[in-house]
Amino acid sequence: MENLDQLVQDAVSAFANASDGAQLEQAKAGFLGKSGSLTERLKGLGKLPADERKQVGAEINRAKTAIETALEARREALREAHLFEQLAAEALDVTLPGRGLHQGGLHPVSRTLERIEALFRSVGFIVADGPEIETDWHNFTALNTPENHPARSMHDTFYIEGRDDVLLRTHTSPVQIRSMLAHVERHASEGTMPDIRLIAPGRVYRVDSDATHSPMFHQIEGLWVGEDVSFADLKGVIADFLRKFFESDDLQVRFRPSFFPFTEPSAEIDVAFMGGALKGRWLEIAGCGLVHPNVMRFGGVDPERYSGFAFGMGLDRLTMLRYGINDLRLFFEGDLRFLSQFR
Ligand code: 2NL
Repeated sequence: MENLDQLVQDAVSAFANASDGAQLEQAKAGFLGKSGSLTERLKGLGKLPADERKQVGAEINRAKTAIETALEARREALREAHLFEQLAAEALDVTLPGRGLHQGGLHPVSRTLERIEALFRSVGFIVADGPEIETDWHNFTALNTPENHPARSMHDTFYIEGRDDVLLRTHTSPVQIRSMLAHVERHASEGTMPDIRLIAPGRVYRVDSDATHSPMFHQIEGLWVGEDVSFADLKGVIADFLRKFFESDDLQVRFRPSFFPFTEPSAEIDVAFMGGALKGRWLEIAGCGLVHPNVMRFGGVDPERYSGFAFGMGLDRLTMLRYGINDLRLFFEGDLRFLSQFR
């Protein structure tokens, strides 16, 4: 039966023309489906005389097997083609140059901070922290700041919108107030308490922005409260710290009378280097004093029984001096050409 051979030929070329799985299944239906041409032949068998039926049936079955074999071969070919396409699309070009490994490093202000923390830890201070969003009470009232002090105005301090009692801390002193209160509370039942010796570093915020002022900057404050803590202790601790920090045994340190609402007496601390570019010039570097009795009381400590000293300095400024950096803004721009010099 030559038209059966023709049918097989037609199927083979229909399958070959199918370019994806869906087209192939559609082509298959034309031959082997419910009303496909081969299926129709099988249905027609019954109308043949009984003596021809067996032979024609066998021939149709052979044709069917041939078509099914061709179908499976084409399916396999399409699957393989699809796989190759996918492999080509997802190929990695192993000859491309790598992205390289970049060594990171600490920000210069972080390096200064770690250095200062290590120096103060070595003389028995702990490192304390606290919230950057503070209450007016912890930031100003407890620090003996008068109700009408300019620092309290919206002109100088960032307040949380719609509130006049919550703000971005303008110094890290509130950390020390919180630490004093917690320390006193911890030792309340003992009748006496061990010394409070801590530093409080961190971000602080003021409404101020130009070449030498950033609205966010870094401060570090220190506090030592105990029995008989004196201005002489303050001078010793500070001078010792500054000489270690600047790695200069002959660094000159001077205390110049000043005023802060939270200390009495108060002083500015100046340093002068004996060599280098800044040789012989007095540079203001920190503020300090003996903790004001009102501040002691706000911190829960009896000023008749205990005394203490406190100091505050700008981390950014200390970092600029130590590394010879002349523009504060470099710290906050994230420019790798600058930052990578401190790896
Ligand atoms: C400065 C001056 C200073 C303090 C900060 C302080 C903290 C408490 C009590 C008393 Cl809890 N004083 N801090 C004292 C004197 C000066 O900072 O020029 N900072 C950059």
